[in-house]
Amino acid sequence: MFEVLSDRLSKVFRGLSSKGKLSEKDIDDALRQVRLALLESDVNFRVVKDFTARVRERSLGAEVGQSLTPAQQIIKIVNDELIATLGGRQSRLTPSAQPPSVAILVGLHGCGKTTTAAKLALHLKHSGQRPLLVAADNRRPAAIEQLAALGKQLDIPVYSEPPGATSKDICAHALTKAKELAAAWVIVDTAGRFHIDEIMMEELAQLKRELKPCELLLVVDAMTGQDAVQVAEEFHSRLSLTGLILTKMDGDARGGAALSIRWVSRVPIKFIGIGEKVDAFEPFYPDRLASRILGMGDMLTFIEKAERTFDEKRARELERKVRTATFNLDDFLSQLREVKKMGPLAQLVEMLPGPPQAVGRPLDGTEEKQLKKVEAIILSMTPEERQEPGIIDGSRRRRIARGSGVRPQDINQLLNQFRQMQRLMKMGIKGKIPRNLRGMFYSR
Ligand SMILES: Nc1nc2c(ncn2[C@@H]2O[C@H](COP(=O)(O)OP(=O)(O)O)[C@@H](O)[C@H]2O)c(=O)[nH]1
Ligand SMILES: [Mg+2]
Repeated sequence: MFEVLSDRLSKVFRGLSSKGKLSEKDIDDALRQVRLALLESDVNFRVVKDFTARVRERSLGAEVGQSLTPAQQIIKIVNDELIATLGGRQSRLTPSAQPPSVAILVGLHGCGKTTTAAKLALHLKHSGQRPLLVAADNRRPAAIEQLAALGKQLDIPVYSEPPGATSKDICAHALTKAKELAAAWVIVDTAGRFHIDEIMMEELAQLKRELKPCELLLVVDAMTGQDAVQVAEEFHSRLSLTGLILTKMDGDARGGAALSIRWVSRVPIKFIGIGEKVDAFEPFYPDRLASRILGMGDMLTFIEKAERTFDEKRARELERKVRTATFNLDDFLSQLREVKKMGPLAQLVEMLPGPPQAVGRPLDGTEEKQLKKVEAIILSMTPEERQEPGIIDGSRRRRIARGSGVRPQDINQLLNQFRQMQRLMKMGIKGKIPRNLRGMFYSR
């Protein structure tokens, strides 16, 4: 499904790899090609816009790494953002506290609901959980027969009633049956329509009220491209879905639905169907699909490993410096950046040990600004000053203040805090370091 996109992206990255250093223009040229490739693969334009903006921002802000080439760095960023677009982590089924757990499958006619109900039941059975299939699509006798035949083939019980029974009755009786069979999961196959209409939505809402499912899964045909995305938005706004199942991922569609649907609808993709056979079904893993699209499994493994060893090397080096108290302002700056990379500061400070009163006052977002200020000050220093802050006298201080747009007192404050920190390090009170770091964010 993603061959064309995969080819196009590989070409873009090959172009980047032949360059040593990447300018802003190189990055923009590459991103223009990425944008085109995504649009040609029928990815929703909002998704494309967001995606390229995120990749651009991170690429321009990326530190010149020692472990990765610029091109590798961009591949890593694209990979990360693809994973984010696809939902980040794997999203599993959430069972209810009391068995049986009920999963209702909804979707338009022909999207693969009945087949998927059987596939899902088989998947659960293979993982050791007893399923019961329920034919709630009881308007068409053929629909009941189709499910019954699949159940028979898989040796999975199917509950159904003669055509004409009310869905209320079917549901109530099906739950009783599930208890009798000690089924862990009840998988309900519902009737679809060719188009979304009010009556169908009302019936499904009714079914939801009666069965109180822990999973309400929309089955969508990935071959239908952006229509699938729109269907997901509509169903979700009416019924509050818990997940999506994308069928026909084995088809030759361009992949736009798969790449857009999670980001646009905000509903996680839980499974994919990859063929007509009952075992052509798997849990959805955003990272696996991303690396398949990038077609660079080996490269990504290499990148991960390089980064890990680099981090370890840096951590060891830092520890040595702390021990020998040769920690200077450059190290301090890279520590600050490390902290920034880890996410919003407020969250991070909350994770630090120690009673909250030690902090002084609650975090209010000004600390990010303060962090930027500290960074600006250090960046305005010469390499010698960073190594040996002791040489910073009045005239140097004024120069640094002008360069970083702060007051000379701010520089004094930073240097005092830094000295204090160095003292603590000499004393070997490592646990105090983060707390002391906090002080930096409150100083004015
Ligand atoms: N290639 C392929 N075909 C599928 C997949 N899932 C379902 N189908 C086919 O799609 C058609 C409609 O499926 P069905 O379960 O009857 O759809 P329903 O109307 O939503 O219940 C059938 O021919 C299925 O074999 C899939 O993942 N891949
Ligand atoms: Mg059906």
